Amino acid sequence: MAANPNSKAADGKHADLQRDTVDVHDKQHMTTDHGVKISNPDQWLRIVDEKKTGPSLLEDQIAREKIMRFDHERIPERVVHARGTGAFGKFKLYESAADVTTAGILTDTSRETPLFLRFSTVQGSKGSADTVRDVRGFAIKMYTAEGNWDIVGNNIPVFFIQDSIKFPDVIHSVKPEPHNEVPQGQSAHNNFWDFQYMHSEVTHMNQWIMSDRAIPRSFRMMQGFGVNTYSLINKAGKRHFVKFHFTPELGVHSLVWDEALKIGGQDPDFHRKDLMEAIEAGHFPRWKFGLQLIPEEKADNFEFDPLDATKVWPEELVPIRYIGEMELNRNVDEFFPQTEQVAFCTSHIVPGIDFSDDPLLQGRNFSYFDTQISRLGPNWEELPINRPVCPYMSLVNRDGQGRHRITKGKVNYWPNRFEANPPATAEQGGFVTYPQKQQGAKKRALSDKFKEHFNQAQVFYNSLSPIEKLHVAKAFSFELDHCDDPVVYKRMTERLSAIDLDLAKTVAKNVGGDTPAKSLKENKGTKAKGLSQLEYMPEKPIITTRRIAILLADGFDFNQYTTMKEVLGERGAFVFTIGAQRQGVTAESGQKVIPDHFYSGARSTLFDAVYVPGGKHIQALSKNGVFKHWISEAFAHLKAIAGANEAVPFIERQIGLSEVEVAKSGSPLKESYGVITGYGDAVSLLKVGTVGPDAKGLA
Ligand code: HDD
Repeated sequence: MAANPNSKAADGKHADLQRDTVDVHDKQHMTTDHGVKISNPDQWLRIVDEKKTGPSLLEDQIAREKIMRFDHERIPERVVHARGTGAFGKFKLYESAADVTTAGILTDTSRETPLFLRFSTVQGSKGSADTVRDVRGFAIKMYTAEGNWDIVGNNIPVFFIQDSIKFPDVIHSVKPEPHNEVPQGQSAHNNFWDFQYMHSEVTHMNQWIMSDRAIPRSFRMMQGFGVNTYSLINKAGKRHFVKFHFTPELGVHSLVWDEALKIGGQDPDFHRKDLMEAIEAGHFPRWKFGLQLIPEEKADNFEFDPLDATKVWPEELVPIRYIGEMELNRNVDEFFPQTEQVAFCTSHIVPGIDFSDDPLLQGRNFSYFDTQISRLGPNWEELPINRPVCPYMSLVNRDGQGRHRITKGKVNYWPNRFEANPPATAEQGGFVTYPQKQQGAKKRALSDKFKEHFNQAQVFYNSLSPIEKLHVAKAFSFELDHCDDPVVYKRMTERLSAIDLDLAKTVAKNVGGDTPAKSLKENKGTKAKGLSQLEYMPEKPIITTRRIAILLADGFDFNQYTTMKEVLGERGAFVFTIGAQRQGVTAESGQKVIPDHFYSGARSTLFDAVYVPGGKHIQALSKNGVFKHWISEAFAHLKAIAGANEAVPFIERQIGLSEVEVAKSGSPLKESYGVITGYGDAVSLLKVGTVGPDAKGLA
């Protein structure tokens, strides 16, 4: 195959996909799949006259093709991470890592590498809700000039288990229970917590999934982690162990649990729409890309084993070196052939990158290739979304279901008398495995450092802010309250005393466990960097892409409405007008506005902030239970709320404030708990600068 001239350009994959892309708007006639134009796709061929409709005829090849194609539209969903959404983007390196690797993508600062990223949840089926409490998948296919490099990561840097042979068990335990297929999209059930108790190695990970990390506000506001330990190999053949990090420009933000539960019903597609809308509006999400590196000879210097996926590498010991940036900038054209057919493999690496003996990674390297065969068939790597942008050819890999590449030539084996399709030497770019020395007995076991399971779980919990800790306690309480087997919730509350006694006591009280008298493991209060998500707030608060609702009924102040709308829009917020009715609401001064939604069609949970302009419309708003609930619910979720003039007493009443402190002496604006009310114009409200998402995630 000829080299794709775009293989080093950010649009290289886009160009590659064009040869398989057609457009329904191209004014082409409808045809059968064998190319014959169809005259009537709406009626089956049958015996019929004016008075009687007779039997349909099997002869109708057009109807049969249509029905048969439909009957086979579905393929098996992914056995985990079935629910997901994806987008295209690019990777750009700004500092070469040639000191540690020869990989082109990590050394050549002149190129832009196209990529496809699929976000997902783990537990739920393809049709489950986006905002469930779960790990989020963060899988990236980098179409590099030397072949595809897949980083199949998560938004949480550690994993439940250490040995991949336990993967079917942990997944069976979290998936719907076998006897009744319940629950969907939740880990709040007996089997999951039974498994968690039985395996103390999960203790660190279950702190993370009970934290706010597991209910992100947006895919765009999560970190990404490669999780497993890989290797980088440099020109001199030296090896560094490596972990990959992606840190979002927008900061790390979460929903509060009550919001997540409600959005699950109000808009199950909340996260996928959020991603698509931001890209569509040109607000491309970006992540900094970084490496944590441990030279091979220093791998034994830590109290944990760097190959243990249930451990982080503390940043105090192994700082992150940021060397690049990833951006998502194009939505898919069609979900199935792109987001559904994309298939990742941890074993897809490129020269300069290698595996490690991480026992979780080793099993993953088998599982991903294998699972794609049952989902997509043996030729899944040929599918347009999966094929590389660089030249690729194997004279040996042939045939099988769904093969469509035509490989010319007389031989399909190597070596052959023509020396056709020869392998490449290392100098020619051939992949050479790192010549690692091995020793040890053949046993079903892990080395000693893998046996410590609680230290980092404690450090994680200790490092959270008080409000994040409260959320962890609430999350454990919710989950264990859903377990009706006392064996399960009693054991788990006891286990929590190995993390923090107060946490264990709170949860035991809520869910009916036995209040533990003492800690199972002393907690010395050790903290570490980079664990609390509050450390990842953007340097300067921004409202870009935040969803802000303006509530209106007939009689609103037109000026206060339009000024605020314009200013918020200029700052990149997505502003939505929520009216008493979508037929239109009329301002005091007579202008008519067509709202984006009526008040019952979209709820406060779907927005980051609310503004109510002044005007006579307050009379209608304050008599309407749903509007009133809008304000009190937004307040309960700690959202920024702003009101002007007549809206002030309305808001104050809804949030239960009898007295509001004056934020700045002499200012007509009042601020209390993030709620700003005032009697000036809308722009002066904005000058206070707190109309923004800063309070999110703190309830
Ligand atoms: Fe996995 C899918 C992430 C451990 C076996 N996994 C899958 C996806 C992500 C991860 C993001 C979805 C990919 C997509 O969007 O198509 N998995 C992880 C991470 C792990 C992990 C970060 C721990 C470090 N996985 C893991 C183990 C095994 C698997 C230990 C098996 C031994 N994972 C699979 C799978 C899936 C999968 C069965 C299902 C669909 C797929 O691969 O393509 O092979």
